[in-house]
Amino acid sequence: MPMEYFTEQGSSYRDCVEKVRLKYGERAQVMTQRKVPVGGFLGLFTRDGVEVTGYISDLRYAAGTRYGGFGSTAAWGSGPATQPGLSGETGLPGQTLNFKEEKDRLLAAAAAVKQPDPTLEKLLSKMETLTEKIDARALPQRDEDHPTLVRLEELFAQNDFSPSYTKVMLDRVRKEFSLDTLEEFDAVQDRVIEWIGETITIHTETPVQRPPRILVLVGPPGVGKTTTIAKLGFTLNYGRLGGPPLSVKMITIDGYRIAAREQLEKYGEIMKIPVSYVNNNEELRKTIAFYQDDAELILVDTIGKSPRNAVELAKMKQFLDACGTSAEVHLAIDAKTKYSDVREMFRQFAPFNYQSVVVTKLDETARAGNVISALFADGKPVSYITDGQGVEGNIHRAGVVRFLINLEGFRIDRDAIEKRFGEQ
Ligand SMILES: Nc1nc2c(ncn2[C@@H]2O[C@H](COP(=O)(O)OP(=O)(O)O)[C@@H](O)[C@H]2O)c(=O)[nH]1
Ligand SMILES: [Mg+2]
Repeated sequence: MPMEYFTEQGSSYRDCVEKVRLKYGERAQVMTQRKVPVGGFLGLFTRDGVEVTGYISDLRYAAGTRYGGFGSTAAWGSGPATQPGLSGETGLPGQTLNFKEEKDRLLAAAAAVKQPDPTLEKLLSKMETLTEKIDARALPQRDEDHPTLVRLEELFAQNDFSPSYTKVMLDRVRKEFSLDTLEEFDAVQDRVIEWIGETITIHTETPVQRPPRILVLVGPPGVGKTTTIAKLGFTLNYGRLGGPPLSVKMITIDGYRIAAREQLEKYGEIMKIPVSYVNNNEELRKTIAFYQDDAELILVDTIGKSPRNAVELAKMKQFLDACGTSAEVHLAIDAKTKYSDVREMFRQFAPFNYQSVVVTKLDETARAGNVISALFADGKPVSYITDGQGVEGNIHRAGVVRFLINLEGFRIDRDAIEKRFGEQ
């Protein structure tokens, strides 16, 4: 008589056991249990569940003789009446059995009781194979996922993308690729790169109604605001960032800190761009008014204090009100900042109504998934990126291409990316 095996899934171990009992009665012996995603379609909308496997016991030995058993579950040989196979708890999830050992012990025990039983030996060999198969299936942690998805998930992690961003992307892969097309890893990753590109929004400059354009840079201390202001001043003043040369003035309200003031002053001297220091709202208003007719672009560097405390933040906000409502505010973020911290900074600086984000120090990390994920999560556009300490050549208008070619581990088809995103 052929041995009957079963596999049953349910929301919990208890649930599985109940189903098994209903279907197969008391002779059902659970051998293994493990966590699996259940329900859903193509890996979407799945829940955590349990899968149990086992067999239907049909073996009878002399009553009262118990031979070990499988794990702590299946009491083998004592008969269904006294030992319902499903009454006990199984071992830990994923626990597997040393089948060979158990088989040898059972055969030895059986031989001691009665004639060697070739059927029993056959059955046990069959079960050994089955157990090996189950073990092999349990080996990869995410065995429900196609290897392409597993590999993609690793690449997302390697690039510091957030778990939620990664999930959105992988779900999209599951939805848009069939099992067949998933086999073509390169084709899949090319699409994924495109989708990542589509999540990056580039800030579009709106032409100012009445010059000068006023650009204010806010952000936590040390991210490179002053350096970025100097870089912007230099490149825009000399027309080196696309567009015509602009008459640029720089204002710093970092004047409290002598070093900071000297920092921008030095830059200003080298670049022959005027730098003003202001210490309060009124001075800022006057300075802007003074430059009104002369300047096409006024860059405002701000204090490097962390606006963690609400009073400090309110003070700075009131200070910056002097720039007027048409001023554009950009938030500077260091590319090395952790995803959750970037989100926190987005939140902290929200009162400044920044329209865009400047990503600094991209030269110091190859993993920008954290920033891409955060920008996407909060729907923020990016305006400039900086990638070095030099004033010239280390600032660029943000572009999708740059973010994509920076990604680690992905195969990057630069021509295709340029074609798709180069225009921006
Ligand atoms: N590697 C690198 N360092 C930068 C970059 N931008 C600024 N820095 C450095 O970051 C440090 C802090 O810059 P600073 O402009 O004073 O920051 P602030 O406090 O935000 O004004 C300085 O040592 C800068 O040279 C960048 O794009 N790449
Ligand atoms: Mg500074």
